[in-house]
Amino acid sequence: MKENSFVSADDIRAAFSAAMSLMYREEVPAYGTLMELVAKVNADTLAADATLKERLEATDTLERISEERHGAIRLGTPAELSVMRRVFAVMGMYPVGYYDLSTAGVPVHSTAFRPVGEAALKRNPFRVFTSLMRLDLIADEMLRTEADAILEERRIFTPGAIELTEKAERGGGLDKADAERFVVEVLETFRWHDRANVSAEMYERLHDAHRLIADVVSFKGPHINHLTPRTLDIDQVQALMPEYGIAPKAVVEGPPTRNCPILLRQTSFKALEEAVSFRDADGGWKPGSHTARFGEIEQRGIALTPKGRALYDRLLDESRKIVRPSADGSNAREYGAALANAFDAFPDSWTEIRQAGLGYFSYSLTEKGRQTKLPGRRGLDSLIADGLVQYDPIVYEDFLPVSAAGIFQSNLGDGGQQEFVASPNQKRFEADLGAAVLNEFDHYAGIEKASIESCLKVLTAAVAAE
Ligand code: OOG
Ligand code: NI
Repeated sequence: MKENSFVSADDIRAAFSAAMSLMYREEVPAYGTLMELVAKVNADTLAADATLKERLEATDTLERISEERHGAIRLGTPAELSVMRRVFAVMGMYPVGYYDLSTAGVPVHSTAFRPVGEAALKRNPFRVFTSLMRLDLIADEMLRTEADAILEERRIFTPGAIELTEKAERGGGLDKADAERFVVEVLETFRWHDRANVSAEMYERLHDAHRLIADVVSFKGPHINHLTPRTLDIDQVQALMPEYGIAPKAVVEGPPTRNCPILLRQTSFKALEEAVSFRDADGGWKPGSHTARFGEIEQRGIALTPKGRALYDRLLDESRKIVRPSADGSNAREYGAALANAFDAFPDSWTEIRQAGLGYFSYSLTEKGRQTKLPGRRGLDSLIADGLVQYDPIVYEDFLPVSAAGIFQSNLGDGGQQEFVASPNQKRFEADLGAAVLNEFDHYAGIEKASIESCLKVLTAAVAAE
């Protein structure tokens, strides 16, 4: 088969993300309501801000502004994780970053499968925050053994999904018919099953060990537990949720509202209690309920350098020492004030952020720069000062462990938080994954460096060509 008859990985991802969105809106109607609210707030924000609209038109695809940016799943075994990696690779999604959530009382560690590179992100930015449950953090050894046995039995991928993934690996891609079938087959893995894999009694035991363990072990597959569209005004969506009949989580995770947005701000509506049924000893079904699925929104800002990230982590930590957001929202106002106060120490202009080396920027030539020929290379700062080079923030495309923990917690029920001994184990995660995760900082540094190189090359190439 000729290579050019393959559908691009980016196009398969776009089709998959659209199919998932449709499925999730049907499965969780409140999510459809959230999507409507987000679209309205985004439209209002754009109508009120002509400059923002212009900038987004230049750098983004405006009509896709309210589409999903990410979703999340929780897997049960190393084997599931390694096959998942191969499936996502067919869609041009690669594991970036390692997140240890044990410190936050959630027995998982995670990565984000996402497109890498500007063109791929622009075509479709969809990523999946993927967690692997850690039974090793659960004390009850008998329960661990039983949970393992249950997970060993289940098959979360359809035979068709496996077959097409192998075909794509062998041939280097999928043609149109195969790509369409691939999307349909892979979607099955993410579907909700209202019939549990276990008895009500087993569910209770798993649930008592940790709600997350029950969510992973009790079902046939790793149902998508949320999808997350992008909003241009997260504070506004958070404020309007109740009017739309959906209950927001207590606080927005991440940095406070700022002139120059940094990293990632997120909030969600609380997971819904849904009817499920459990296996009976006599082969029948017993009604019960399970709480797992929700809807989330995100607003992204500039990617920070290790120095900027260290400052972010320190300030967040400081604010949480003053006020820890409680799950019922009773101290949300105090938390917001403590957060804003702590972040006064984080420079809030692009010039300062750049000069202090806190963020990553993409550099380009100005009109003047394009018409200038330089005899030799010069330092970036002087090129900027002379108006030859301009810079734009590089958007953060990854996740934040403290925020992720807040999202997990508020959707696992607000009661009794558990403590685990901090036990990051990236080596183990990568062995289970069957690959190393990419380092997010290398990625942003690479984009920044390439943009600088290209400016310098064009500025001096004109002379070399003469
Ligand atoms: C994942 C929670 C983390 C985010 O946006 O930080 C996450 C989960 O609940 O499975 O999606
Ligand atoms: Ni999320």
